[in-house]
Amino acid sequence: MNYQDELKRKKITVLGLGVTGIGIVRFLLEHGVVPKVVDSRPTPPGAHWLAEQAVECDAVFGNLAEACLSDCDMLIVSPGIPLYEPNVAKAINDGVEVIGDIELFARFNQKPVIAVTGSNGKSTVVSLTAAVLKEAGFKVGLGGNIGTSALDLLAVDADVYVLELSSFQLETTYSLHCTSAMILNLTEDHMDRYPDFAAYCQAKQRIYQHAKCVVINADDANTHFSLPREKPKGIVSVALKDADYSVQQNADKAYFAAYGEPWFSTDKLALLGSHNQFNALSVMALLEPFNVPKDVFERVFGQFVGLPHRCHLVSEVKGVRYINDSKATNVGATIAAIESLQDELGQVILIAGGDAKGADLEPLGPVLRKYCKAVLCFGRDGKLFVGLHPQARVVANLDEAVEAAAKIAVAGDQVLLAPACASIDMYTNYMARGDHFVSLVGAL
Ligand code: UMA
Ligand code: ADP
Repeated sequence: MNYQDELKRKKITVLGLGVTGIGIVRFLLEHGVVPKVVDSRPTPPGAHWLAEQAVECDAVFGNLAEACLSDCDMLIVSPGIPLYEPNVAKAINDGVEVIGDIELFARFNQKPVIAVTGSNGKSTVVSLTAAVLKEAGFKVGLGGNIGTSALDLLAVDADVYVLELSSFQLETTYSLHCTSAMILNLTEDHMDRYPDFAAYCQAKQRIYQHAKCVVINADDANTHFSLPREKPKGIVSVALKDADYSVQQNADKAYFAAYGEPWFSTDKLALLGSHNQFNALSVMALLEPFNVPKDVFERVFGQFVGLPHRCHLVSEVKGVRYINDSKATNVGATIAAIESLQDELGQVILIAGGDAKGADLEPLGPVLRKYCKAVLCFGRDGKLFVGLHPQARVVANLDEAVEAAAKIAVAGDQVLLAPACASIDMYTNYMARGDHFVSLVGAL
């Protein structure tokens, strides 16, 4: 019996009806399986879609206790729901098989997969990887945590899939076989979901479970392979210095290099900042098994101007540069953003705050004190930034932050929105927060 027929005989419940849940329900229906659909939100994002496109599914919205999650053979959970949620934990205890959408993807997929996780840089690295592959002539399916349900990709005619994976998705993934897989870096994030940093790192390590080519960050020990299985043969290291893929300083210029062989000048990369040079090297390493010619990398690195809301110059007003890095939703990303500006003239006025997700903000202190002229903080955890810098103060909202920053800034300064926090306390998502910043700057 093939796996599709096996699934048809099972009683399946889908938990969560957001982007992931819709992808799962659509995929199951297309494969002749009618699941029950549950969400703890009274009106989940996919409620309207379900009512229109999947009328045959039973739905229970609002109270998970009433949804009897143990009453099925397989529970497919969305990444936003932790496995310790009491009703999910009970189902696991009662012997229900619990998986996520990436696991379902893995059970059906036949094509090579490149997978990337880490605390920061995932979306940039997967997008650049996909762009290089496309330029090299591959048909590419790009999805996962970047916003497209991985299961939707299976309907796309692709030679290779490039997946951005979160720790949440990896928690429920068991049999994903990757041609190459990388943990880019690990700094504190989602500390409201994990008991400690070690548990977060362990979830990320799952990306290496069945990877042929394991790509690590030589400078970050937590990204090194540490699973209790035989070490894979193909471990490839990436770092700005002293790694298989690194930046090589020759007499006149710096070069992207692989195994000591210079490829082309780092000037060719349109993205700015040393963290983006690291991202570019990661793309080169991840694509090692795909034999992409060097000139393809060079061309695409020169054309890729980055994704919106990541260190994006909004405009220059009276000699002050306003930069939108709304996607900096944790401490590591904010540090990378500030440090990437350090070579520029002037000083940084940082706008930060929102939902810190239980993170320890202390590591920001030295960087703020070194590079920032002032810190304007807002949102639920805005007050946590006060004390990290002598000129840090709380303002009511982003409107006030931009207004205050414009008053403080003199020509040559840079006003940086890099909040080190999620936006969920005040906005729908980081994009809405970034768009608001852009419109406020536009009105200056
Ligand atoms: N939720 C409930 N009750 C439910 C189900 C969900 O309250 O029954 C809440 C969750 O706690 C969460 C929100 O609803 O706050 C969304 O959860 P979800 O699992 O329904 O999310 P999706 O819409 O399916 O989107 C998910 C990823 N979101 C999360 O992991 C929270 C998206 O990543 C991803 O793009 C999408 O699947 C497709 O793979 C977003 C994200 O913020 C961008 N990811 C985190 C990050 O990058 O830091 C991990
Ligand atoms: P992710 O998908 O992991 O959130 P993004 O590519 O969207 O990653 O970038 C998120 C934030 O992290 C941005 O603010 C960006 O400037 C910063 N960033 C990108 N690459 C790195 C890196 N290699 N190290 C640290 N920060 C990074």
